[in-house]
Amino acid sequence: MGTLGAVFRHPDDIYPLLKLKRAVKNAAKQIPPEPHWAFCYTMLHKVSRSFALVIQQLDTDLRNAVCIFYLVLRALDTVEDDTSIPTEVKVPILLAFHSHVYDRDWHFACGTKDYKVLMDQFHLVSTAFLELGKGYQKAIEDITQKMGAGMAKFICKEVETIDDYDEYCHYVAGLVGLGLSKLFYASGKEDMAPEDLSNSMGLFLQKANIIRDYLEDINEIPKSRMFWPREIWSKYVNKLEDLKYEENSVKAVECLNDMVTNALTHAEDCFKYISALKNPAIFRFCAIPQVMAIGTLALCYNNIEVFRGVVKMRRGLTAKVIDRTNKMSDVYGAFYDFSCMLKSKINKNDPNATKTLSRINAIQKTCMDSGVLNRRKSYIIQNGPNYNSTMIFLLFIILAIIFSYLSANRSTN
Ligand code: D61
Ligand code: MG
Repeated sequence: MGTLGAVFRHPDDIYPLLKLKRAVKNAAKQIPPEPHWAFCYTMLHKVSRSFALVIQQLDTDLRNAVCIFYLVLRALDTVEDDTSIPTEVKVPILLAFHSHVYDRDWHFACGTKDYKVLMDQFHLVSTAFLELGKGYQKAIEDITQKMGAGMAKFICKEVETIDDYDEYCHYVAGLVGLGLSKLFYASGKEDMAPEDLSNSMGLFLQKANIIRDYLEDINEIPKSRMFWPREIWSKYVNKLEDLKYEENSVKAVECLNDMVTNALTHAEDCFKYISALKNPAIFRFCAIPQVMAIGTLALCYNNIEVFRGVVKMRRGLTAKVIDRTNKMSDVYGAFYDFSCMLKSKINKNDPNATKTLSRINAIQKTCMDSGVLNRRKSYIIQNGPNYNSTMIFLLFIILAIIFSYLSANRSTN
């Protein structure tokens, strides 16, 4: 009933949802014939809901490099995330993983479901990796080495300070930004982006994830996954897991708002990074995940549901973001609207209300100063279902009824 109910409430989700459905179908048709590349693209669509489609729309040469970059790092992350692997086994693998990418005989069974298949068939990823240009191989190996070392460091180290938090997010996502900037440059399609901007692109995405996935991570079996920094949560509770208990709801939401306010600090750098991109496909690849992230932060802000289940953007809105993020004015527009959504939820008694408000105002000022906000219709802020989409919806229903009536008649004649 989820999506159908949502479509009733948001009838203008239908067309973008149909386009998304078609894009997913087309992507499936574009699976390359060679068995190792077919395995890689099939796995990409299985293990990455959010990135597969935006990777698919990149030009071939870069698409293959980004696809392999994704699968190599996802395999590394599968080792890191598998809390059933003892530390003395896990750390050496994380440290040496970058060299295993060249070795088609190397395997390590871990992870569950599709992640386990990726690990069991990893030799097919190595085969494809070895077919990439040397420039791409060098960039991927370099980032894999640094990420493995960073992950290994935090296997035995807690995320205590906000600096630890930024350092951990740098290792698992900031480095992805740096690596992608190197791949874009190696493809000759973009200039080399400044490292601090590439890093912020990763931190904004990873922090949105870490905030949204609090409950899933703290309830991880056999061992909790804890990424919220003690420097923040210790202002509200004595133990990180205390945030999930009913009696701590007020403190939990205040802590959540503090985490969201921290993540907003990276938005300006993301605007600078995205607005410097020249290639339309690379622009969409970089912009769409960032719009999803500000949407997720706006959804999570002041929302107790983060401590009750996983909060997710509705599929129709995701489809709209993918369909309508094509130029910088779309990015400023979406960030402006989602900031309005977040701002409307700021309660002045929240201990961070002033800081949150000033960060939101700064983001909205940058969007307004771009001077492109007025030339667009908001698809995020809807004051009630707008009639033309309702008309489309009704027309759709009527057509369906006529069609089924006619086909029923034809079959009886
Ligand atoms: C432009 C476009 C895409 C960008 C970017 C700039 C900068 C950074 C990123 C994408 C990475 C953002 C990561 C956010 C999602 N978090 C995770 O996936 C966590 O794992 C991190 C370690 C493995 C990173 C794998 C990755 C992700 C996206 C990519 C990529 C590699 C390569 C190319 C393009 C996009 C999270 O994993 C969640 C899970 O296990 O599903 C975790 O374990 O913390
Ligand atoms: Mg991980």
